[in-house]
Amino acid sequence: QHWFSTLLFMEDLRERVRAPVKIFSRPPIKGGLAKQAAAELQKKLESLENIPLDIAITGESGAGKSSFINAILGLHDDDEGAAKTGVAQTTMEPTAYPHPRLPNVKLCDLPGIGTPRFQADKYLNQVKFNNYDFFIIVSATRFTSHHTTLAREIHKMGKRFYYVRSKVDNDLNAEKRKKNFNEVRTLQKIREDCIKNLREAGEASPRVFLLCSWELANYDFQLLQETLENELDDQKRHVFILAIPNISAKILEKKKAELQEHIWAVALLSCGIGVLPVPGLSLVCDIAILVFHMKRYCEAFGLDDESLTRLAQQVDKPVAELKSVIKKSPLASEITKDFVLTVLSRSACGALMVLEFILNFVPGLGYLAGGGISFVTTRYMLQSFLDEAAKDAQKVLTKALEPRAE
Ligand SMILES: Nc1nc2c(ncn2[C@@H]2O[C@H](COP(=O)(O)OP(=O)(O)O)[C@@H](O)[C@H]2O)c(=O)[nH]1
Ligand SMILES: [Mg+2]
Repeated sequence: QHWFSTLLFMEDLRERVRAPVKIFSRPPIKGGLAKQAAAELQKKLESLENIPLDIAITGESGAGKSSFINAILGLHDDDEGAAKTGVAQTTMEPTAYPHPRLPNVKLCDLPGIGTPRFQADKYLNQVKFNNYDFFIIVSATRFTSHHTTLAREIHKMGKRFYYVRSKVDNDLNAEKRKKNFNEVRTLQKIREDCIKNLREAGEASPRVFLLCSWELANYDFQLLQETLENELDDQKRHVFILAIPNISAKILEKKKAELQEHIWAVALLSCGIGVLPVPGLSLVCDIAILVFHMKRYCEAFGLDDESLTRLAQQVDKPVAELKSVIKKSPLASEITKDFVLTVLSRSACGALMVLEFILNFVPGLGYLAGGGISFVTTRYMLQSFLDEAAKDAQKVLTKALEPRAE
């Protein structure tokens, strides 16, 4: 049985080792991954983390812009760094709100539509439209020619825009008083009405997303999110997905896939720089890289004290209750060099003894030389950690959404 599981492990490793060889089609470099190649890879990974994403939220005063911004940032209206909301909010200056975890992602509140002196082209120059990747035009009521002329100007300037109809919870509540209320039918009616009135205001191809900022998981938010994903380029899509709040199982899965895609590159990087021997084991790998990325995974999934505390407040449950379902992965703050070393020695055991042996038999990996073991170990460690963290994040979400025990 022991040999059988070792065999399975070997097969698994072979699979994991083979995949990146296809991607990394550089001619073999003698004596390990050359410093220059490692530096290039590092730069690429870092720039991926730091891609700026600037989203403009525009609409009339009271449309729900600030509330929408807070919802996307995963913040409560009273949290630090949240946009001020309320009936009497009258700031007329564009204000940028950075994402609490990803400061390169910013949502910008662009007020001022609908004021008597509003002129779409002048307005866009004033707010420096070119700084934004796309625009979200929010309205809680009928769309008017203010919205559509603005959209036309945005389009002329080569940028994308999306219409959002906010506060649909209000409309549904009002309709609920009627006898033959039907939610799906009511939503469809609001959608059709928006499209009709956008057409009348001059919009040629209206697309509207209905939502409520207090219940992002409902209505058209998922559709909006998927539409944005499809229309962003690869790098922006990566940061966008990582920035979305963890409100559904589907979003967690997407984040996992996004993080998974870069494991091979991280593993490759671990071969080139700062390779450390792990005491008592016949393997080497870059512990700092593992610590850094494991922490990042936890934070992306909201498995850190700050996110959990915020979530607990939002769902009105004790934070300990949410933490109680986290079984495998520790919180971001608990991921240290020592933690990684413990996991390494636990998961390594006898199986890693065969690693060197396997690597001799993997064609095309000769150029990794001493880095081969590091590559396999890093990849294996990150993959299993990501799997576990994703599972824990799903459990936390389920717990958060569970009806409260009285
Ligand atoms: N029912 C409901 N009210 C909302 C929603 N979004 C915002 N509001 C309320 O509408 C008012 C104006 O919202 P705010 O976000 O400050 O609008 P802004 O002026 O466009 O930034 C506030 O009282 C919010 O609480 C929503 O999705 N549903
Ligand atoms: Mg506001």
